[in-house]
Amino acid sequence: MLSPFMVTTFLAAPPTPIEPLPSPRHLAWHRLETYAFVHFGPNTFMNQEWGSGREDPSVFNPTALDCRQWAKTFRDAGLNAVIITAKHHDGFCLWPTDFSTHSVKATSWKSGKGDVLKDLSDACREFGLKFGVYLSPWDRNHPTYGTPEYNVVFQEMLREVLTRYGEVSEVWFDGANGEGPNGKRQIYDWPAFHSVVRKYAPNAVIFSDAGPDIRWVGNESGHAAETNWCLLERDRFYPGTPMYKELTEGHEDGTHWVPAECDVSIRPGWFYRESEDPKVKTVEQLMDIYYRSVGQNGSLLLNVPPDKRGLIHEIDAQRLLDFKKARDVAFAVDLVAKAKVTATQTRGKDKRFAPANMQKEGFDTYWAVDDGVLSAAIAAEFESDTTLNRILLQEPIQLGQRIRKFRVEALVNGEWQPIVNGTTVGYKRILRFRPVKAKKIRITIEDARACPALARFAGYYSPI
Ligand code: FUL
Repeated sequence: MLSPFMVTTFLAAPPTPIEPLPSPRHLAWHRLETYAFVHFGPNTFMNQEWGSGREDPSVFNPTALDCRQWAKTFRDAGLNAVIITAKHHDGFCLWPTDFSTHSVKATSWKSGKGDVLKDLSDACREFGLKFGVYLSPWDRNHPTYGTPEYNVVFQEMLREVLTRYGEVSEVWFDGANGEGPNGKRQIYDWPAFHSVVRKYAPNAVIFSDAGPDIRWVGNESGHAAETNWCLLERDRFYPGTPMYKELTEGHEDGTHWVPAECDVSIRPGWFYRESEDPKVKTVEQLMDIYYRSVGQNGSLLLNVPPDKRGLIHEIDAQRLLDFKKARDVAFAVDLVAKAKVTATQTRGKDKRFAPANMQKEGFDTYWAVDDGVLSAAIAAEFESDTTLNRILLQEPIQLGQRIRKFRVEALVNGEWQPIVNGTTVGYKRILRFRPVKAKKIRITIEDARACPALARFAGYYSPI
């Protein structure tokens, strides 16, 4: 007879993580999934996308600016954070910086005493949203741009925004590097910029074309590729890289964990323009973007630009709520939750790695197979024939991204039918397919970088 002590010593060890691995700040960021981007500044009032930096600061004059309205709208729409253009290429600072004269201080808005970053960060805290900042290194206004002194100015500006407004969850660096007011380009001191962020906001992820933490997805339409690795050969890239097409898929053999963030605007432009009111993306377009970003192992950074009043326009606000409703309807009932879920193999026959773990949300518990096993299948058996058209899978990414290739089949009238093939899974993969009425759904993992594991297996019937 085995004593209880001996039983515990026979438990299987968890799979060895396969590098590169996400950091704790990455794991917190992955969970955000969907969040808001806010482009706001003089461009809003000039109906333009890129300011020259010569704009009279007094053009910035919102008549009813209300960051609580933005934050409430975003919270109600299921967006989990906000990233604001604290400084766009025109150099205008939405906070009263000590390092430029081109800022809210030089406007009549709140008699020059206003601070958009303060208002927004307070509102984010009130509504439970994370707060992030976009700071364009390219500055078409600053007199020092194009000289080594500007690198110091930019670090001081960063320090201000990272120390005055509480916790900052993401710092967004644009790769653009054009000419400044004196016709010169800047050689950016990226290592110095990064170390300022690490010093004052150690939990913030840093975004750029080349990470170091989060990468641009290589397009501005909100689409990751179906094959999307969180891994990147990071050292071959820099902000403004001409090789940006590679960012859409990442690299299977990547050296670092640098997952993709998919940025896209709800309108044609990044800044508000009244003429684009009829062109706000439809719920169908937004859902398609959602499936191609969050559903393809990316995050969705959805730009919703405030109007000249300083409010999220009624059309955009309603569209965001309708988009939320559509997601709620699509993922209302997990049909796999009540099914009998089995696997061809379970790691060490140990309950801690049992297939039932995939029926619970979160990625702390998961199903896994033995070391050296690179292909395995899981199946969900329904009590009676069940119609579904969405499958959701998640890997326990704390073990690294592992799955390379899989296929989905359905047991219909006693016969297995192919439904859809897939490659990567990563943090989240949602598969869309024509409704199928099946007794069983089977996922066969055909290849993986290391013994596969899954933290989540869910299925839905989405009527939209
Ligand atoms: C680009 C910028 O040039 C656009 O104005 C916008 O801010 C977009 C998100 O990034 O590189």
